[in-house]
Amino acid sequence: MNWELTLAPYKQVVEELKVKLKGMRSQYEKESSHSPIEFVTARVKPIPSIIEKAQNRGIAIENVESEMQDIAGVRVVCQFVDDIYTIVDMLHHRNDFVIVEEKDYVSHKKDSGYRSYHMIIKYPVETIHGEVIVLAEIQIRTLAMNFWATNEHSLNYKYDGKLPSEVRLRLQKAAEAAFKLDEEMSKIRSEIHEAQRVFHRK
Ligand code: 0O2
Repeated sequence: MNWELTLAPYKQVVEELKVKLKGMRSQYEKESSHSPIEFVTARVKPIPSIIEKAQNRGIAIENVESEMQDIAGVRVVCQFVDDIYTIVDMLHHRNDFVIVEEKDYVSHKKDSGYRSYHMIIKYPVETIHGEVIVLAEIQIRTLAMNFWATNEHSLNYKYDGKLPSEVRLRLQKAAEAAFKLDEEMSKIRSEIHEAQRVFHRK
């Protein structure tokens, strides 16, 4: 497998999606005081992680392009839970890619406590050999969900995916606390928006 050639279209996808989503963010900022997008990050999965995930999921290396959905990954982070659904709705109305699967782990959290909205898309990329359709995953989550997921991800890495039960329980509690924070912030959302409007005028 020539990884450099294989991953080239994925690099292009993440760059294009980043530009488009950041474009939406600046348009929001110009047209209204609140942007549902706080920030956008993107990455191509590192080769060792692709190989490890393929082994764990029983995917043959020659099939990773058709079977691994998150080699290209874009993350959209929002302030409020409602913003997630505003972005989902906006993405539904775009015609530069096709949505093939959606997983709402915001309303239905994973057992780990993980919350995020996942959208798998088929994105057409122009290469020197013509159009290539690439699978990509868009994750949409709040700042609190992102904080939790980032820490849980590091701990999983540290314990090689085998979290001690005490750590697992603490993480589940922390996930609930993060969700409570999101709920509380949503309740004072209009106050926060008003503060942001005043801040923008200054
Ligand atoms: P990395 O390092 O984040 O790139 P599936 O279980 O396949 O039906 P899912 O959950 O959408 O559906 O797919 P998958 O492959 O399990 O997870 C895709 C990505 O979602 C993961 O990528 C994580 O980024 C994130 N994710 C899913 N579940 C969890 C979780 O419990 N905790 C955290 N922190 N992140 C999660 P990778 O492959 O882990 O790698």
